[in-house]
Amino acid sequence: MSDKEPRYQAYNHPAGGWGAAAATAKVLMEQSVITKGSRALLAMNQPGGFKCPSCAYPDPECKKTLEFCENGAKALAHEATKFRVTREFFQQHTVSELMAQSDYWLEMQGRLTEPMRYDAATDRYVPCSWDDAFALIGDHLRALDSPHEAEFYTSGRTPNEAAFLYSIFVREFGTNNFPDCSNMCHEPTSRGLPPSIGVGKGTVVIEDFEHAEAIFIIGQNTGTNSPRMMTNLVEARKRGVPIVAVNPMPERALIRFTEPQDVVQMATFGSTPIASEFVHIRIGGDLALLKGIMKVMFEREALGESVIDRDFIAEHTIGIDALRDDVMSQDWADIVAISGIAEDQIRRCAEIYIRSRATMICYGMGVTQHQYGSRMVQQIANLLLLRGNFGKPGAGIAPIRGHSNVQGDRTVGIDEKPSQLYLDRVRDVFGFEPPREHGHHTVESVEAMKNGAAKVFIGLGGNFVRAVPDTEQAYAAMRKLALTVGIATKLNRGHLVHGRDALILPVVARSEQIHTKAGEQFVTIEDAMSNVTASRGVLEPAAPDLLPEVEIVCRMALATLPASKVDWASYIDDYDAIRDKIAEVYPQIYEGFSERIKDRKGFHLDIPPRRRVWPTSNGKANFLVFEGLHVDAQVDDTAMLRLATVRSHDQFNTTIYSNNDRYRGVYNDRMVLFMNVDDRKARGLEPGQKITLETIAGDGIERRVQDLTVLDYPMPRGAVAGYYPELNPLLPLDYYDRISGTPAAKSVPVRVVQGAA
Ligand SMILES: Nc1nc2c(c(=O)[nH]1)N[C@H]1C(S)=C(S)[C@@H](COP(=O)(O)OP(=O)(O)OC[C@H]3O[C@@H](n4cnc5c(=O)[nH]c(N)nc54)[C@H](O)[C@@H]3O)O[C@H]1N2
Ligand SMILES: Nc1nc2c(c(=O)[nH]1)N[C@H]1C(S)=C(S)[C@@H](COP(=O)(O)OP(=O)(O)OC[C@H]3O[C@@H](n4cnc5c(=O)[nH]c(N)nc54)[C@H](O)[C@@H]3O)O[C@H]1N2
Ligand SMILES: [Mo]
Repeated sequence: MSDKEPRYQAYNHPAGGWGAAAATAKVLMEQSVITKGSRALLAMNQPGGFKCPSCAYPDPECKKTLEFCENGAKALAHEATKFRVTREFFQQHTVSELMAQSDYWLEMQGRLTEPMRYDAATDRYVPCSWDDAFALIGDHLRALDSPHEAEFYTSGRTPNEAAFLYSIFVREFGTNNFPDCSNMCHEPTSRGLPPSIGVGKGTVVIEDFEHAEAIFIIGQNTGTNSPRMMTNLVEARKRGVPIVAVNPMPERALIRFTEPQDVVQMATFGSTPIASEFVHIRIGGDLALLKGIMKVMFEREALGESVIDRDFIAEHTIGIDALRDDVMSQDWADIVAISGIAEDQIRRCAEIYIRSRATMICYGMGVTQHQYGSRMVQQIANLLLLRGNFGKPGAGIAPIRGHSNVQGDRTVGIDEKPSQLYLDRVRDVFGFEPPREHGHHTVESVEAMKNGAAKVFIGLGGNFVRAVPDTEQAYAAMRKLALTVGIATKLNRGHLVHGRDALILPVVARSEQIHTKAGEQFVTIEDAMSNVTASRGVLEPAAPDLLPEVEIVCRMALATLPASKVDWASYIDDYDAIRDKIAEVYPQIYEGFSERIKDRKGFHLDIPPRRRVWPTSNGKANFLVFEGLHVDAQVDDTAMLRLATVRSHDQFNTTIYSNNDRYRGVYNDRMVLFMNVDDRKARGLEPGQKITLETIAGDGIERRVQDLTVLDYPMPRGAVAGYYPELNPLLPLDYYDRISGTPAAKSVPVRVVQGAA
């Protein structure tokens, strides 16, 4: 058998360990950057170095000399790669030819090297000067009938300085159309939490892991998507802290883990069991589970026991009675049927929660990417409030964010629904009147492209068409545009699905140095626990003709707004000047930014609920009721399966590092469908059979993905999983959380249409 053939083989070892060490070495080798990559890894997440371009998890206190993980190493190796996409490459391949290649192939071509413009006559990208590129953008934007005809996307790798200037440029241009990756990710946190506790961010810091007495991890694949958190989990577990993992997939690292940085464990092939309670939840069953846990608490209260924090509730909260009524009205039989969890186990989880004096609840996409994701986040907050789990060491809510600066971008103005207070600050600081009406989030921006209302798309990072739902329709929408611009490090599908005019603008990456006329500059990012730190690249830029994102934003503004009130040229060279403006616009949180950032460890942004201060409209924390037990609309079809689209161990969102998914035992294949063996048998399917999956949407649009291999996997009944972005064609655009705009990528109703005997 060749080593490229699909192979499926259960993985029975702990996650982490030597497998992770070997994978790190392998990826550096593949990208031919062993020496350069290893040198850069030494500077990653160290004071004076740069922040890992992968996930948003904070650094655990710089205790170790090597503060990176296997997947951080992959992100870096792919950024520092020796491969290059040059003008000759584009000369050799038409765009149609490139479209036929896989996402993996595109990624493996290497770093972009110079600005390119699409030439329709030859169907190729051809070189173009930076001046011409900016002039083209300016011409298109100024030619629009209304500024609302342009969509300005941001992906979360963009640092604070570039994101802030982008938000000012776009607002001076005249729109709040800021679709961003957060709209597909943790927006249910950003929108769901403010009415509940007053901030749309997590409340814990890394030290809280040392004080927690119980940790819940709901819908998050820690070992793959925030591997540095495993260090904290291992330490907590060694202290005997119970960990409750709630997931339809028994993710390997949540079961057993070997710390690659623990010399003794590595040498002795030891490992630490992680979850003390693995809750094998049905997709979308979390709301029922949470209500079950709360029901146990209210039942015991009714029997005279004291299991809720009555003082905290009296002093700090509003709405407990309505919550109790809702929770007590739920039937145990329904709770068990919908969650798929036996009452016994729900009672055990409740017991763990009640015994703990400080509980943290961490969660990821398994919670947010549902039709009522924001409501679900509010129920997590309810559970925490019941025992006063805010504002004390070891307790709080911990949304595990995605992109390394997705939270920071939001903080500095990437927001399609900005507050009036913020807009007043922008007006006062910059002297122009920003638009007051709300702009488009990601789904609305695709709708605007579909119906012709949008004409221009600018993507500051990311791979928009590949990340959004309804792939085929998104492609068609994108192709109707007058101009598409991709500001990027790597070639991706988003550059190939383009408007009549199109530009690819290559940028200096996170790990690389930024030299300007004023000397070497650094940027800043905010991690998932609200720590703001400096990031200084150490490598030479991948090509001489790359520009930093800050300069690209300033020059777009200069080309578009000749009468601008903002001195754009002054920000190109001096990033302290940008930070001073951030401090002026956000005096409460960023006062003295340029000074404070000199502390090599950075600083923490104030999160009022940590002090039991609630910046809600009534000044209290609010128990918010969401009736019922479902986080997704119900479908009346007995053949229906719920599909969760998830990440493999070898990808970063739309960037595919390899076709393997080690911990789930899949090699050389991404077109798979994980299914419960009884669901397979009930459909008369053989293991390994190829099938077609079809969405049940009822909107008259046929959405199918063919040639998926069915794999027996310990999924709950009725639940299937497969990979994002390959399965995005199945996700209807209209299938999203109305509060946050986040597509319900974790629970698409589907059925098997072929292969049934
Ligand atoms: N290496 C690497 N790191 C990354 C990323 C990456 O692609 N690769 N992406 C980054 C980004 S942008 C993000 S947002 C995060 C994403 O990190 P995660 O939040 O871990 O995202 P996913 O892999 O999409 O899936 C999350 C988990 O949800 C579970 N799940 C699915 N449906 C349900 C459900 O109904 N209930 C529950 N309880 N669980 C469910 C899945 O089985 C899976 O384990 O990671 C970030 N870090
Ligand atoms: N079905 C389904 N769909 C999903 C999800 C899911 O779980 N299921 N997850 C959603 C989530 S959580 C997210 S966050 C989105 C992700 O959506 P995006 O953020 O749009 O996608 P990425 O794949 O992270 O973007 C990768 C591209 O970013 C560019 N890039 C990398 N580094 C830099 C940099 O430093 N600067 C610039 N300018 N560009 C850079 C590279 O060219 C690379 O090709 O996808 C969403 N879509
Ligand atoms: Mo994300």
